[in-house]
Amino acid sequence: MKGRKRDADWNQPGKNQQKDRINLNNKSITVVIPLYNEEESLVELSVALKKTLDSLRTNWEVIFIDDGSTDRSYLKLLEIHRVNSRFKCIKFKRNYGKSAALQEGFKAATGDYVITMDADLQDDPEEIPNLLSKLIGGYDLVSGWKKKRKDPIIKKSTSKLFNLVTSMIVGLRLHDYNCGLKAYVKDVVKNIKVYGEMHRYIPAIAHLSGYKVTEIPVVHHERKYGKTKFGVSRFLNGIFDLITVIFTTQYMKRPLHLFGLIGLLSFIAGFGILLYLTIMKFVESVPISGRPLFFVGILFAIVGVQFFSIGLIGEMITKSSADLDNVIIDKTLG
Ligand SMILES: Nc1nc2c(ncn2[C@@H]2O[C@H](COP(=O)(O)OP(=O)(O)O)[C@@H](O)[C@H]2O)c(=O)[nH]1
Ligand SMILES: [Mg+2]
Repeated sequence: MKGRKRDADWNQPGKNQQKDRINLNNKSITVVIPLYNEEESLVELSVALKKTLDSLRTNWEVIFIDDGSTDRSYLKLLEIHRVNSRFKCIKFKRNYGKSAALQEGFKAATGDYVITMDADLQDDPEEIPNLLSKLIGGYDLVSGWKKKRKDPIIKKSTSKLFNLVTSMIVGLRLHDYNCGLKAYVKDVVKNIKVYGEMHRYIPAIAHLSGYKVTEIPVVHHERKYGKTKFGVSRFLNGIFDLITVIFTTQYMKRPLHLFGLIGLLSFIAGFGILLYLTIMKFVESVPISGRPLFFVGILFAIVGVQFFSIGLIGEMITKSSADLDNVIIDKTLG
């Protein structure tokens, strides 16, 4: 309780004042909540959400995505929907993962502003107005930053490293890429695609797609019920997904620029080594065979040709699939 109090303090002033101050100009809000086995939290979460959203005096809806929960989550959602039909639910036949759930939620969202949050009560609905005020200020995506995070130390430290590395590679400094609590203008969620475990990189995808992204510190609570659904596998998957994000946003349409460059450098190195050995043979009569350098040269040359070929094949695939040109249009005149 003490920690919670302190969290509330550093976030002041603002919380309550903020709520009165923001002017949504009749823009509507959709809250998307992916969940997996969170039966204990849902009613409490809905009550808190209703309180905050009603106070914004605008049209709102909440879309729960029940991702094949095996507990009584869906029954709870049914109950909540009966009491208030602004609470909606999409139930998956089986577990597809958080990214798939978010993607479906984004597809169904009708609001001008879209909020995502976790269902486990660790994110605080009272932060929603703070996030929204940033969107009103001109940002396209506002990510929460669990500055005082209520999670085990091991998770906190690996996450710190993850965020640092991701920030460096992506070129956007965020302290908390994977925060469940985020706010988007509609355009962002309708244009980006999340799949696999890509939900961790939504700010990266948005940034690399040209959207304005920022972060604000948000309150984070301890998990009250149930336990975390993500184990150690999150770290390995995280690395692969980062590679995918970089590749699909930067090089998908020009694979030769990546593979060709690596291939060319490798081939030049190999060719240089072999040329040197040949010159040595004829000028100084040093035999080529049996020298380790000979194999290194051959290796570089072959690997170089292979990378180049992969790049060319990539180009061919790219050219033959039409839907890759997903340009995001910002504005049009006339
Ligand atoms: N759709 C979907 N949501 C999930 C899945 N696993 C976890 N979640 C939800 O994602 C949110 C964060 O999960 P949690 O286990 O608290 O992760 P942590 O806070 O990072 O430890 C919660 O709302 C979960 O219910 C999943 O497989 N599918
Ligand atoms: Mg959690």
